[in-house]
Amino acid sequence: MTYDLYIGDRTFSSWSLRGWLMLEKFGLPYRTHMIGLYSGTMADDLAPLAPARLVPTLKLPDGTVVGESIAVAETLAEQNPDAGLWPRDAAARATARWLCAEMASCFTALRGACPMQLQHVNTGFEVSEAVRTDLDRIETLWSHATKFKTDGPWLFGAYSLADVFYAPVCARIVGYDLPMSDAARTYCMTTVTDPAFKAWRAEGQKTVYDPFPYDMGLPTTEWPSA
Ligand SMILES: N[C@@H](CCC(=O)N[C@@H](CS)C(=O)NCC(=O)O)C(=O)O
Repeated sequence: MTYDLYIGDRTFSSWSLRGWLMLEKFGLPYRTHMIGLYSGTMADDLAPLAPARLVPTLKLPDGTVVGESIAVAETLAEQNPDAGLWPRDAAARATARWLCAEMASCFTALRGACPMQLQHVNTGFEVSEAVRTDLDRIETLWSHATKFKTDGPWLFGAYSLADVFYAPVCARIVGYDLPMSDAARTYCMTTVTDPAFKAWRAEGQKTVYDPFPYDMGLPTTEWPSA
């Protein structure tokens, strides 16, 4: 039984990162397939998976194709009930679902102003009022999650789909050096220094982009290694 995961460029594709973490972090068997997100071959590459049109797309072991990250997450959780994708506690699980759904449908200012890039840290990024509002809301949601927290450094203690959905948010906070509370920054650093995240980033760094797609014209420093 193996899942087939279709992803885009690791350095930039925030949704692909989520799709991959859903499998990798919970020890589920999978193969990855690259889709030409930045090379212009995306439509052709995805044609055999129609009507899928975005990454990530997942093909289940029985051949069923699933698009949309929330649908992929729920399908994996349903097919692997003992893998712990959602928190065990019912209240924590309901809250985790809320956080994931809000992530998938909101934070458009942050997502628009700070495209995910795992290459370097932009310094001196000017935070607009709209981005600040998104960051404040993220702080509020992360802080709410701590009410249900068990032991562990993740949003609900143990790693869950909530951490999967917020991993690219953490990457944006780190990659644009965005001002956050100490607790939020610590959580972001836990995320980007996690071995799975580091492995994803390292694989992405093997591809060199010239010109770099998201050059903000800002000074940059090295991506944190630990
Ligand atoms: N709502 C989708 C979003 C997926 C998405 O936007 N993926 C981007 C890559 S990060 C993509 O495929 N973009 C290609 C395009 O928009 O044509 C999900 O939850 O999976």
